[in-house]
Amino acid sequence: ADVRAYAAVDLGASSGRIMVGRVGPGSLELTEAHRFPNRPVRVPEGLRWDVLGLYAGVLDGLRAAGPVDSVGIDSWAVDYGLLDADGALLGNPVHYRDARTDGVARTVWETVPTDELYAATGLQYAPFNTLYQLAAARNSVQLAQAERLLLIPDLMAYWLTGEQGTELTNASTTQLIDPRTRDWAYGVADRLGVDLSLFAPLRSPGDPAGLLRAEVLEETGLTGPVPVTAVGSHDTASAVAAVPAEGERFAYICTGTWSLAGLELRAPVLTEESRAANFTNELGLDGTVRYLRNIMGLWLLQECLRAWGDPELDELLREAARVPALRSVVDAGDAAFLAPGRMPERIAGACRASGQPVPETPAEITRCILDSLALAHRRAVLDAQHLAGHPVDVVHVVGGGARNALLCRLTADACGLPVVAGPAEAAALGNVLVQARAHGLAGDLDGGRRLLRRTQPLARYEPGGDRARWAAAEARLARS
Ligand code: ADP
Ligand code: LRH
Repeated sequence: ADVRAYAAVDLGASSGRIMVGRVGPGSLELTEAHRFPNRPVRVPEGLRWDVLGLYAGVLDGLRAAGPVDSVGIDSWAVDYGLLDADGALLGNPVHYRDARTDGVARTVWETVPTDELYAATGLQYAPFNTLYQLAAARNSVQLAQAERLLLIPDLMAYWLTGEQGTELTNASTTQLIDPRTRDWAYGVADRLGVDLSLFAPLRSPGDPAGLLRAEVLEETGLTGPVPVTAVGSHDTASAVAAVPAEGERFAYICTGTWSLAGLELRAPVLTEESRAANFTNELGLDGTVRYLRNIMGLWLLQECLRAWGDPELDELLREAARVPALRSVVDAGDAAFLAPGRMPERIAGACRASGQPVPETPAEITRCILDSLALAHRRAVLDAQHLAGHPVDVVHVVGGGARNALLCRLTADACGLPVVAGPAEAAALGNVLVQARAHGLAGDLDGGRRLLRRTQPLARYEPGGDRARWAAAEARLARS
């Protein structure tokens, strides 16, 4: 049969991986060619991405992948590199957890108030939205010298092909896109003095994005021509495209460094109530809107593991499963947990400040984190249904957290809905499916999801336990 191979470059905040998807009529097989850690670097001027190291990892991965029919790239959102007039990178891209945006949003709102910003862009407030990063950089030498701004996946694509573009799903996280027109929010950019000519022309998932350069072919041992295909270059857009759901009555939670919990909709929800609940309207595949809330996610656990000298995760989760449930919870949506460092102390401190038992051992802190995440998942799934008027019967958990059985079970209990867990590599699979479609092998979004249901192992968790306990924990947190 006609089976083609697609390389998915998927750069997460905690690791980068190059996966190979082999797609034929009715078949889809994903293998890992290469994985490497993505470690932010703190230098005197702040927290930076090691973007050259990431690019080197991409080249290693393409070499390991072997012959492929196309390459697609996705990564975390909002961050960018600046290029000078010669196309050379100006400094290391700033990490979205860097402190430079502290207090900046308020200065932006003096020009465009939050309600007007929400009505025009549909984006949640997060200090790291590209719009606020640009405001923070306003008087910097680098921005003054910059001729071009490329979002991270577009920067990788530029280095691989020599061609520049701005992929739409990721552009929607800049807070400079109007989710109704799916084009730039010209009015907002104009009022805030953002020069939209910094951005390369918009392109959509499925569009051609150039060919691997001769030097890249040489370095990776590949034989050209190898096309790069635009995919949902926001990792969350690719992950949502690979939620193996049937029909429309589903919620999803993309759990990795972040938990992104919400719905796939046909149109944005731009009401005042939705703004107050800090739901975002990011753009998805095929005209869809990703209506969701950002929750701190497994970042809380990653940072604790780092502080504890990286103990074995499996064993820690087994111990956490034996700790009594819901002893203490923290607000997993709180931006107070955004910055790196001292996470076990910060979590214990939040429990103390809200008058709850203070978790002490790694197992207790891990349990507190997972209970808190499940509680935040519950709130997001309930709020999204209410705000969008879109009821659901099932919650799909995709991303690395789908491998965490305790988190999936707690999420099912907290939501009072069945959880279908998997695939864990959803972003890579969504990336592959869009390439396959662009090269003529698969059908629409539903067709791709059907293929995933047939080919990917999924686990199901039925809700159990006492639902009232979750409501009580939520009330306790709200009072504190
Ligand atoms: P990102 O794309 O943001 O880098 P991932 O989707 O790769 O994140 O998810 C990483 C997280 O998944 C880890 O921090 C970890 O908590 C969880 N995870 C990965 N593998 C396992 C596993 N075998 N068991 C439990 N959790 C896991
Ligand atoms: C997840 C993610 C998320 C964004 C954050 C910056 O990797 O792309 O959707 O909000 O990173």
